[in-house]
Amino acid sequence: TIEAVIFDLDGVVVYTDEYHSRGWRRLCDDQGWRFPEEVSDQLRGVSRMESLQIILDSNGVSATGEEKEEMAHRKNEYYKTYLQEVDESALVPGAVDCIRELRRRGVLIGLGSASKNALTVLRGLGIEELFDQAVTGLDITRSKPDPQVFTLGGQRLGVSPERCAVFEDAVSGVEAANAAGMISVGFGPTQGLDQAGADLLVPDYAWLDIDAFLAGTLW
Ligand code: B16
Ligand code: MG
Repeated sequence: TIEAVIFDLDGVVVYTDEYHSRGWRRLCDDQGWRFPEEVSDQLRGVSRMESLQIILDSNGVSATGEEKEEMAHRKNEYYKTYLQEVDESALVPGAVDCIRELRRRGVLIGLGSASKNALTVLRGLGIEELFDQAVTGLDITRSKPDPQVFTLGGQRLGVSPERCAVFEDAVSGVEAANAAGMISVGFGPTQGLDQAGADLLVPDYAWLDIDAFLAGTLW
């Protein structure tokens, strides 16, 4: 049985993934670089500096450490501007209800996000108190697909990995959950979650039968 569920943030609880994309697209426009859709998907769950490197590589461009710092900072400033627009309409439909249902059944709730802005987003939406523990980009030294973000979350919740499930919209996040020895739920429309080894694919929260999920009969 599942005793804890750890949620990724961007693309699973809030559609801030779209705001991250907008931030990177604007940086690419500044620089005269391409930002194709498949690159946008590759940035899911990936840290800020690694995201920038993927964009540089896809454009065949190199930059000094100082230039990279400046560009990553600029993207984050754009992102923070967009965050000011984030309100309840940016919540993934059904996410909050699903978390409340899980809590009602005594399941512990964690956050496992690569984002250094994760707490700002939770606070802005007033949903911080739905989470028993939050691990964010400020707590980790290794990015998904490394399991650190989820392993630390499980430890802080006091639940062993095999009794934890992770909701993730990113290939890197599904891989991280599997590496942590947790049940991996590939959430939403991202391509490749199945091939990444998701234990269960959940297209949206309306699809999810919470009792069957907790009983472990869905995978
Ligand atoms: P920041 P998640 C991730 O959050 C995003 O998916 C990814 O696109 C972003 O680059 C990363 O956070 C770092 O975010 O620049 O705010 O530190 O999906 O793990 O919740
Ligand atoms: Mg995500």
